[in-house]
Amino acid sequence: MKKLVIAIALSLMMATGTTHAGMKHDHKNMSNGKVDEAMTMIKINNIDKKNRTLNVDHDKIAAFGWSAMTMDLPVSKKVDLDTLKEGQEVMATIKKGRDKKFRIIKIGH
Ligand SMILES: [Cu+2]
Repeated sequence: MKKLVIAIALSLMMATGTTHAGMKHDHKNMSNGKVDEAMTMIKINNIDKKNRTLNVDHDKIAAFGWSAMTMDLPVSKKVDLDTLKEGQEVMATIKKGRDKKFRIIKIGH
């Protein structure tokens, strides 16, 4: 019985836990192509100034067909990275460029 309980606990952890954490991916093939811009809440985990990339937790973005997850997102030149802080939770506008890549184009409303 104890073993069964442990097995259930483990599978629950796997199902609900860290499925997307630290996962590197892009959403190139996940968008339906109809919407190219959406706003979402993000939590900034890491700021890579050199590569102008943020590692963020983002909410579900229905417009893109994205579920909530942790991922790296490039940031447009329009955004001043010096105004951002790691751990910050902010509204972000994400846009799919002509190159089909998604990037953060605006922070805040
Ligand atoms: Cu994502």
